[in-house]
Amino acid sequence: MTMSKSSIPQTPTLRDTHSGIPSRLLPKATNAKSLIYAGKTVSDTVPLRRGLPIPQGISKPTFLSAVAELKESLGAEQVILNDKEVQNGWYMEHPNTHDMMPLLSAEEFIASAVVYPGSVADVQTIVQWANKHLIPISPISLGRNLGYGGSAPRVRGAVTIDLGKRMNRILDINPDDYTCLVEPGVTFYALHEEIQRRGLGDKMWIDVPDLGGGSVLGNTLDRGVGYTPYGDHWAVHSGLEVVLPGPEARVLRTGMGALPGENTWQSFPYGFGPFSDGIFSQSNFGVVTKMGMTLMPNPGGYESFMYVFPNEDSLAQIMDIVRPLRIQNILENVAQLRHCLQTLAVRGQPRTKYWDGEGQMPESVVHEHLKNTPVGDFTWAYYGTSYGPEFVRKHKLEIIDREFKRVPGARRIDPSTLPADEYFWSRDRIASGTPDLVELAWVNWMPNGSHIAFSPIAPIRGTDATKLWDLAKKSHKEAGIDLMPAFCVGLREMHLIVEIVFDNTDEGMRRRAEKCLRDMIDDAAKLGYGEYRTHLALMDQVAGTYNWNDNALMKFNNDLKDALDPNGILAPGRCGIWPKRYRNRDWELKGGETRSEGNGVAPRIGETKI
Ligand code: EUG
Repeated sequence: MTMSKSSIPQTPTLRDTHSGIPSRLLPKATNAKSLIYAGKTVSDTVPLRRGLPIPQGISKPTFLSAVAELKESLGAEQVILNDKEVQNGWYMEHPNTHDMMPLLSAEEFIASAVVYPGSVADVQTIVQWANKHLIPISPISLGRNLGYGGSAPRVRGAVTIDLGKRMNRILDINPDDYTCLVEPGVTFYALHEEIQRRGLGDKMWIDVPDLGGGSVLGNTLDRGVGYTPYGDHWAVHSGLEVVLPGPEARVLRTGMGALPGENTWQSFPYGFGPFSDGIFSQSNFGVVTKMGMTLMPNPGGYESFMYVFPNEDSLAQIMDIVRPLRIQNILENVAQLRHCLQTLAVRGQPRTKYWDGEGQMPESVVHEHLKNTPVGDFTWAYYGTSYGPEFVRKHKLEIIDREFKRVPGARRIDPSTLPADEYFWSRDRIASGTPDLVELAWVNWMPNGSHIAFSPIAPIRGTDATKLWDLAKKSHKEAGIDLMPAFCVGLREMHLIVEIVFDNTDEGMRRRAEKCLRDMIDDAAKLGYGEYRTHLALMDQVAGTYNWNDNALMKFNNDLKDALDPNGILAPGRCGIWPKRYRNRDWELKGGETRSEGNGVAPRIGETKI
């Protein structure tokens, strides 16, 4: 799409909408958006060739009369039919109707309608309605789970519940206990702004992912990652409120929230009895309407550092240095070890700026261009942050320096030599709780840039890093796709994140991307590695790798699903969990399909026909 810079509308800010950008980041958003739009070769508007996507198991007239009934309950303006065309957009102005980075056609993971509840009672009404009419519903908070399917439902024609639009209050920020309570529509940007506005910014930090536009609640439920010592979001949440998917749509509070009059819902996650929270993360067992989160005290200072290493085969040595330091908390945060290609790509320019050949860009080209950047040439870069007052940091930084310098050719980059717009400073902001908008830039690597992540978990060990690196290299080479991995180092494990960047208008490339992803998932499973999170299209395959003892875990998940959601209306297929009415009907995606649907759904349990 050729749009001149001046014709691109301004990104909405947090003053305009819950999903907006903080005003301080508006210039960055304007720049990021113009780069993304410069890379689009097709219109943002996608006509629905197949018309209104009606979910399986219901006729069009019955569906439309059910929608009319829902409009009656919630107000006509709160239910929007998705029957005209869909809009793609970009990270900050993303669709809530479909996956804008589709691996299959844009009309596969797509909603029939979007509904905007304004309260927990509205969510209950929607769940009861879905049970009555057997219509699949799929909740989103912000829908910015890009790289894993965004806002899209797994089942074609499910009704998206956009929780964020009207349920976006920060219900509490407690400066004594360092906790907060949020609704689904609160973004990392919004929470950060509110803490500053209340004058608490010097006192407490939030933990933020690479991009700050996601929902705090949604990201945490998906077990997303940030980069301060509080980077494991799920580990530091406390308390959920959940609307259950059964016909009664009961509301549940977990942990201390189950005790009327409690005063520790956000301070003690467990309460009494079985700890239920886990089954509401990466699942389809309930609609989470509130979540408690703990906040980090300002550590009294911080300092980011960067080491670069010239040799590809130093990977193993680096990891074996990182592991003990990380477990001992000398390396304190979820840091990233990044490959140089990603550092080149995050400069935001299309790959054609550097090279216009087919297939993988030669490594020599990457190194040639890195020579002309402020950091200079390297293969691996470690971005970390040390916390506390200077005398506390000094001890840790000396150990880190001594250890990293054991790697041949290691260089510590002096931050004072780096210009203000260098990527290092984005990592510095993120590792100190200030959300940013820079990471997106590598999506521009390809025209109509889309991305899907391969995200396996491994021990922080040289042998494991090498095995994963080798298998990713092999699959990327076969697929002719550039490899840009980042290892995100947790406390006793690492999340390898390999984002495949592809042109979503290039059918051949989409198929190569899919094959590359599926090969890596299978190859990794054979070596004992599993993904921590995955895209909608890959959920069945990934769930299938967690099959110890004759699929005992999926059998357990199915038991829970059948008990909690007997009509199978809530997000069918999410994380590979299919309701009984969908099972044994070929809904699972195994690879190479062009359709995402199976062969119908069974009638209501106990009924013989629909
Ligand atoms: C990133 C990180 C993730 C993820 C997807 C993308 C960003 C990488 C640590 O988790 O799941 C640069």
